[in-house]
Amino acid sequence: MARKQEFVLYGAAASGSVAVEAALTLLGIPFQLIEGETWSSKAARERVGGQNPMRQVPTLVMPNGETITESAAILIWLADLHPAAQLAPAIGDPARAQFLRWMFFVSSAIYSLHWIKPDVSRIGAPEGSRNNVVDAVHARIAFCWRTMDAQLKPSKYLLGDALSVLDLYVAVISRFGPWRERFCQEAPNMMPAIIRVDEDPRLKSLWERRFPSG
Ligand SMILES: N[C@@H](CCC(=O)N[C@@H](CS)C(=O)NCC(=O)O)C(=O)O
Repeated sequence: MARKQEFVLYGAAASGSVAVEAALTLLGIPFQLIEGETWSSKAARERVGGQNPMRQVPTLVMPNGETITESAAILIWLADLHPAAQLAPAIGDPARAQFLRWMFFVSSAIYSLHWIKPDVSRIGAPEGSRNNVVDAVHARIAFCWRTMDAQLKPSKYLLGDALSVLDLYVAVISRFGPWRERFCQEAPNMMPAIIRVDEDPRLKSLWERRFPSG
């Protein structure tokens, strides 16, 4: 049972919810985590389905009972709500346009492709073509990381000297297939900022717990 006045996050280890967990951690916001691997467990899908008809994580239920879904929206919303933490360029900041551009790029061009992989019949492909489909998805994701890498000019972090939720988002989504090793090859320009996020002492134990296999 959720304690009163607490955020409830439906999430799973090694999923996009970990980016939201990282943002809540940096903001010092307590939350109750309801764990479930939606991509492999019908029970987990049904559990979150009561809050999110897409039956996906992350799904965040606010203390007032309102639900927000979509990882990029959740991250931007949390950052905007806590401007003192400087987890996003403010509206009017010259970096705001590129911040929004890349948040939505990661969400729509990259993260959304992973939906195909647990069951290739989701796009009408026969099960026998599974390996080819997954390879093609990974090739497209690699191309997208390469494209993003060529456009950004990171300094300490992806958008400059301040860590933003874009850094958290990329640090998480780059761990999905085709995995960090390939990300490192495709995005050498972004990699130092992402390593900095991996090694952030405020987040190190979260990464270890939530991505136990790296
Ligand atoms: N557009 C959603 C995608 C979320 C998503 O794909 N979540 C995955 C886990 S990383 C999921 O719950 N998959 C279960 C399924 O699609 O059946 C977002 O950005 O939050």
